Amino acid sequence: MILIGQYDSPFVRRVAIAFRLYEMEFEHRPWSTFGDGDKIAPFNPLRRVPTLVLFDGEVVIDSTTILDFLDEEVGPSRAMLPEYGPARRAALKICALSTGLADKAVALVYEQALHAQTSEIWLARCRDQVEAVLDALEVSRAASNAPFWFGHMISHADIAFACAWRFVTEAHPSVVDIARWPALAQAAAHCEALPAFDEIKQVFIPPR
Ligand SMILES: N[C@@H](CCC(=O)N[C@@H](CS)C(=O)NCC(=O)O)C(=O)O
Repeated sequence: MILIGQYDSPFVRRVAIAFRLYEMEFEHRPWSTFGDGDKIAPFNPLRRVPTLVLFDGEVVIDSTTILDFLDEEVGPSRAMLPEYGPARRAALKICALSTGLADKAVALVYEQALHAQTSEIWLARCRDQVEAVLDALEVSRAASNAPFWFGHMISHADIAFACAWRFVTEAHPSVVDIARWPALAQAAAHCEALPAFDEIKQVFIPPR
């Protein structure tokens, strides 16, 4: 299987970390969505990453869909998400808030890097959304002393959050005052200390 995309993307990174934690092999093509768009296009007309090419040439796009595929491959006993019910919905909600946080952080980057004239209304909205989600995640994470969000086992929620946190703190240091969200800072540091997170990372490179 071939995973397309750079590890400074929180979406590509969450997928690659899941691959590692599931001990599944993959080839990596660190193609940039802007610089290597023409290489990505034959696999994904959106030219977005992550894009996963399966052994038979089938292409799976969007991090959540790719993780759904990986979970299916490893089976419910190893999947890093409860199989059904309220526990599954709770974990998926943290995943959705975290990937939504990353979406907003990416939108801020594009607005600042790619528009000759930035929209202050859009920038303020994105910043407000980033801060509000971090506030909500802080309350959720601070409610438990467990090593991971939902107990002793890492889940896609922890990975999605840690990848989003790294991206937001690297790309927008002026927005994220780490001291304001101590439970989140601690949760992210706990994940980043794991070998898979240490191995799969890339310093953020803004698009030009
Ligand atoms: N919902 C998607 C978001 C993926 C995404 O936003 N990827 C960015 C890189 S961080 C991208 O491909 N940007 C180029 C573009 O949107 O044209 C997912 O979860 O995979």
